[in-house]
Amino acid sequence: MRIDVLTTFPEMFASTPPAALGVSIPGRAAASGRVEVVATDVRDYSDNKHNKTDDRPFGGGPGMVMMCQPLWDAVTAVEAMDTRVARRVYLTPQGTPLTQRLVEELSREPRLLLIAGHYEGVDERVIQALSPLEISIGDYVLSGGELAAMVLIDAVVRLLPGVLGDHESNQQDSFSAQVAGHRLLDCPHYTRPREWQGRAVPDVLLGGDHGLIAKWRLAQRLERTTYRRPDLLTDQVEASPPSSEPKLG
Ligand code: 4HQ
Repeated sequence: MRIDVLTTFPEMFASTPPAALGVSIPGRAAASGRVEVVATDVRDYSDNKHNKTDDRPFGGGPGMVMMCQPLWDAVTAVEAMDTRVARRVYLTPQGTPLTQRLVEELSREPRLLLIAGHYEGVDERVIQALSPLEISIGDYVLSGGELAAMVLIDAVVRLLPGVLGDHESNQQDSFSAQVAGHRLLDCPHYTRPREWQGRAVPDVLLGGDHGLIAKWRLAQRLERTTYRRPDLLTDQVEASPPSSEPKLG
């Protein structure tokens, strides 16, 4: 998969791959060639003599707005650098919330083009012209879209075929699979020692009955989801399950 990031702060992606994406699972995805992250400075495509990319908002108010021309020309030029068709994504708090379901969908694309804006964002007309998928990573305000882009990249690349080893299969992650059409939180995990500061590991995990362990884990997932994220259980059920999961009951 090729992932392009269009930004006015390419320093945030200065190393290839950028620091946060160069270690752990995303690091392996990049080192094994399963993903290539290419950052492009929107400034390089400005036709302004000072390479200006933003201007004051019409109607007044604080901050700056990214201009149409540099972004449009950057997208056009970067898309022409590779024959694969890119799924365009604009990171914004106004976007559709990023979920594991959406991450799975994006992980099946051959190419993503992520647009990271700063300050008040991007001129609405270039968003309309590009018609990107608008995605939010959460209901809070970042200084720019770059960290949101990195969050999306991290979540996507770990799902690329061959990236996760057998020991780190995503089948048991939070949100990974569905039970009766609902995505559940993960169950609690324990490792040695069996007792720590007077706290014991649940007996069922030490008994070696893998049927019973699977049942216990599913019950824990349901209980935690009920108390911590009841919204996940009232969400619309999904049509086609992405993976199999132990059946209820
Ligand atoms: N920003 N999810 C404002 C975000 C954000 C988010 C990116 C800050 C866009 C213009 N992006 N710029 N939350 O807060 O994606």
